[in-house]
Amino acid sequence: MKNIRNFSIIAHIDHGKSTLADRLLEETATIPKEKLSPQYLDKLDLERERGITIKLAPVMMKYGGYSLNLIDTPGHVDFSYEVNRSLATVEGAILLVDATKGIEAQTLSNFLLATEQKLKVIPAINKIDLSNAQIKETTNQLVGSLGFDENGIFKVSAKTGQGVRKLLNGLIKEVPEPIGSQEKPFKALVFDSFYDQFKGIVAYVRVFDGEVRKAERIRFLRTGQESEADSLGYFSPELKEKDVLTAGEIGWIATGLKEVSKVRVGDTISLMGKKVEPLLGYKESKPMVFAGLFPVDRDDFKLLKGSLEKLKLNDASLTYEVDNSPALGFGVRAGFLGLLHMEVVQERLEREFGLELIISSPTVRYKIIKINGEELVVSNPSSLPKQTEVKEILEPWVKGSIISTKEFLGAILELVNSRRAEISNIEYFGDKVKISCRLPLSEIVTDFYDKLKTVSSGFASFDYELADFRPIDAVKLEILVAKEPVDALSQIIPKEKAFRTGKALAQKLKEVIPRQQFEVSLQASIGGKIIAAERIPAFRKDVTAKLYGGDRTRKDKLLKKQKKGKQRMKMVGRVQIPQEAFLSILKV
Ligand SMILES: Nc1nc2c(ncn2[C@@H]2O[C@H](COP(=O)(O)OP(=O)(O)O)[C@@H](O)[C@H]2O)c(=O)[nH]1
Ligand SMILES: [Mg+2]
Repeated sequence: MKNIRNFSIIAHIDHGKSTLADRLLEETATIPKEKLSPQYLDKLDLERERGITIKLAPVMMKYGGYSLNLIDTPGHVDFSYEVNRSLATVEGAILLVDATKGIEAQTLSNFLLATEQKLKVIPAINKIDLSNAQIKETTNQLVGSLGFDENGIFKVSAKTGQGVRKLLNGLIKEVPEPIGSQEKPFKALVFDSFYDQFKGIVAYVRVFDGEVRKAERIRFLRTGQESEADSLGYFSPELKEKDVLTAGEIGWIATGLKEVSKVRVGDTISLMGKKVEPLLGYKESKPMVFAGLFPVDRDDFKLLKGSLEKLKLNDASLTYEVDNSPALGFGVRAGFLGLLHMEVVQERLEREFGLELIISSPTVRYKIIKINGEELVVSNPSSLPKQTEVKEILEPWVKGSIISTKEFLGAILELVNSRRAEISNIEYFGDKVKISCRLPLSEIVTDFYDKLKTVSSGFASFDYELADFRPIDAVKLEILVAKEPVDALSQIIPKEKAFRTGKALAQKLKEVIPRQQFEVSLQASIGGKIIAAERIPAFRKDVTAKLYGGDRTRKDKLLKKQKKGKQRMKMVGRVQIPQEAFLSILKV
């Protein structure tokens, strides 16, 4: 164990974590240079296309007689549960700060997460190769607001490799050797997992005590499930087999289990017949936004359910329950950590499981107090009790912090004030300012982040967590398409906004729902009263003729190809409604 070091790289999004991981893979000759594509540990197509890390990614590196287990982490707030779980498996963390940006919101929140877990945090300033790098200023921020010793701050370029070897050696010196004991019976923490068609469930583990050998019988303490360690090994970053995993190591165990509910992230694995105390595990993640997921093809519901179970193994922050929508049929109501998470789940289900899905309007979760004292939590407008039964509706509020350079303070305050915010504190450090505030969650889950970036020319960053529930005067805004109420387009919404939103939504829907064979009426209604109406005229004959003239199948195919992923349609009653319509609420 003396020769093992376990560490994560944490930072705000885009500060260079995955690129630094590349340099470490190169410096330790884990991956030959010619094979090393940028952000090598970002394995999902989705990560590569979007240029962001979504999943934690472990890799073992050999260097100077040491085994170094690195876990690369995402920086976006929607994937903070990945960071959280990574940090529980390591003893140290490199806190990377982009020298052109300085400390940002997730720099702070990740720093706090790491110190809470009592990790050794090693500060490093990145991107020192850039001409606009503000090394002095960033150093001052790290010293002034996070309390680091100036001499302990590493300066690197993850792009050129400058300073990386020094950081690597510093890390070996400063990160303590793993906690745990070789002599005690085997005990390991499951921090991630995935489903493999052949291997069954594969658990990512951090071994705390003892050792496990191939073919030994193991037991999941929380679920009581028993199985065999069919094979096990380390990450290179691909799965590489070996015969034994011992205390201090990070690796994987293939269980052969096919029943996905039997393995849970945060569970403890022991050897069968050996009594050990379970590890603490993790706090469950708290979903922020909820939406319905419905297969375009109704026959795919079973596939959707099976796929979600498997995806959940690899995305512990995903929650869902079966839902039956009058308009969209059988599907699930799922909880996400934010809109980006929601998009990623939809895309992964489509890419990895071949589903085609419609996602309904995302909403937050409301607490309903009924006249008879009953309390319920509702995210789905269609499960709202009758108005006469409701005494009070409460909405979730968050505690947020915004970090920006001082010059944008005025514009940012204007933005947050337009979102019903309560400012609790404004602090200055160096040329930066931190605004602490409380905001209704519903005000930030849609376009807040984009607006914040716009008003601050990209310089402000934002982080938040759920705080409490507060009363709100809310109503159900219903949308009727061709006179039929469409639950998946309905919203629970503050009364003061309902009228304006209803009008805007009807107009937006008119733009995005294509013309049908017949005229389609669109109506917004509150409490049974129509507050806005629009009409989509039927399409004229010649338009159809033009569209479908000639080689129809070829054209259809072409159209389908062009629109793939973008123009998913769902038949609701007699009307074809595209995916975009269900997300219109985000745009009005
Ligand atoms: N010039 C320069 N660019 C860097 C450096 N490190 C990372 N980048 C770039 O910054 C962007 C974000 O890097 P990435 O590793 O994906 O950041 P992550 O979100 O923290 O994982 C990419 O375009 C990288 O090429 C650096 O040291 N110098
Ligand atoms: Mg990354």
